Amino acid sequence: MAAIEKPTGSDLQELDREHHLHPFTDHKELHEKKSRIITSADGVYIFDSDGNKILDGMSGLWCVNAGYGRDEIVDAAAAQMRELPYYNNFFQCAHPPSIELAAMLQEISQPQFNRVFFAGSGSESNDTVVRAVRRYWDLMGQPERQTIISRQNAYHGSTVAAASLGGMTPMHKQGGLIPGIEHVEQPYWFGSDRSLSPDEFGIATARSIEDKINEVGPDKVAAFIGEPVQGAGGVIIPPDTYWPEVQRICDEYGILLISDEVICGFGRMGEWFGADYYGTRPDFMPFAKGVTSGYLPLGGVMISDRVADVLIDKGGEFHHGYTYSGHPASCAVAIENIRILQREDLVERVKNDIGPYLKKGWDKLAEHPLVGEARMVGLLGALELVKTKEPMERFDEKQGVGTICRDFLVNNGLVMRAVGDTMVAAPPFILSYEEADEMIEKAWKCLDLTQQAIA
Ligand code: PXG
Repeated sequence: MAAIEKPTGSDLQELDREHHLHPFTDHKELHEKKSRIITSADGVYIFDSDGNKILDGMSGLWCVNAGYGRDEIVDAAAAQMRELPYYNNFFQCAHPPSIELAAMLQEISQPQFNRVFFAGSGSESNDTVVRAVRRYWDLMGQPERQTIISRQNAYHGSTVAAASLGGMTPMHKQGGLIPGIEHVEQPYWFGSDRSLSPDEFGIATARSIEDKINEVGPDKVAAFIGEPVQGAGGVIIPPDTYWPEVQRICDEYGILLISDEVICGFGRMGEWFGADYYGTRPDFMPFAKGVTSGYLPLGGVMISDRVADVLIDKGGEFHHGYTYSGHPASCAVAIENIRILQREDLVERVKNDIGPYLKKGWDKLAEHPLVGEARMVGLLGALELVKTKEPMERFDEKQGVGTICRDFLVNNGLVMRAVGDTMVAAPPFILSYEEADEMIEKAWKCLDLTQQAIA
């Protein structure tokens, strides 16, 4: 076969169709269409091979928090690759970037966190959590504490353990459910029958954890895991009563609390971590995505002293780790990324500047006839598309209204995700006022187009 000379345009689409199996994709369907090839990016914009400029309202996949085109991050990666492109942290070795990053993470996290275990992704981080949780209870002389409670519609990753923690039934059906994981109701007030007030609903859904603990047996439950705000499940912002009640329950039953910070961490909610936003005190914080703003893959787990002290003092060797646990270039990128967030006060900007600014426009979208609810915290937002508002009636799922809306959006220069009929957004923290206005204007226009298309 002839060597492939840097393919472009439709050649790329053809090669993609022939050779590339995409994640979370119906390949047969994609083969009948063509994939959109993203070729470059700058600031909050991505550019495709047809020359379109598109505002990336999703920060890639909820990760490019510092925005595209950051030369400082690229330079940090290049410098590290020249100095030491790879070495591992196995066999009693370490390298400067993994050490420096570990110390930095301790500084920006709650006081109980003094140690980090590195991984290559959010999924690997959550596999690490499962191993460490179960190991902890073994070492505590309570090996029967195996069960981890999670929630329906949660997303914790795609490896077998992470998919099991997640509450996505289609993933469980494709070989992804290990024993010892239980799922309870998510705090999704809008999706409920709304017979309770949001505050009552928050308490009730938290108490479903307590019911599950009592059903399984309090001495058999190891931990509870939750995303502060469920991201991939549709930006489910829980009522304010939810997390304090979850914390009370974890404390009362002595079970470990895992706050999955893969999306919420590194400023997305206007605090360094979602746990800070809700005032919980977790024992584990798996993270990934925003730690490097996606410039290179990196994940990890912050482990509280309560757990880490036991793993260290009583545990001997922890038979767990990855080739790329604390990859030097990824760590160098994370360090520079965190410095940028600090130097440019971007977490504060999400909390008190661009976050509230975008929310003002977002709230106006609730006036659109198609929008049953507009919710946003930090730079995490959702729009619920509905057939009628009063009484509230949702569309038949099969109609695919969310997908129709998403396609209008991207064809009009704005990326948002459709989770069923819930449109979600998570733009980069550097979004300007003008770009925020552009998001709102395009969203309104595409809601109009969607309404016309389904009439
Ligand atoms: N936890 C959470 C809360 C996540 O959102 C993971 C763990 C797994 O991370 P990795 O790095 O293994 O992918 C995630 C990932 C989507 C989408 O379409 C969301 C994620 C990944 C891919 C797609 O919303 N979240």
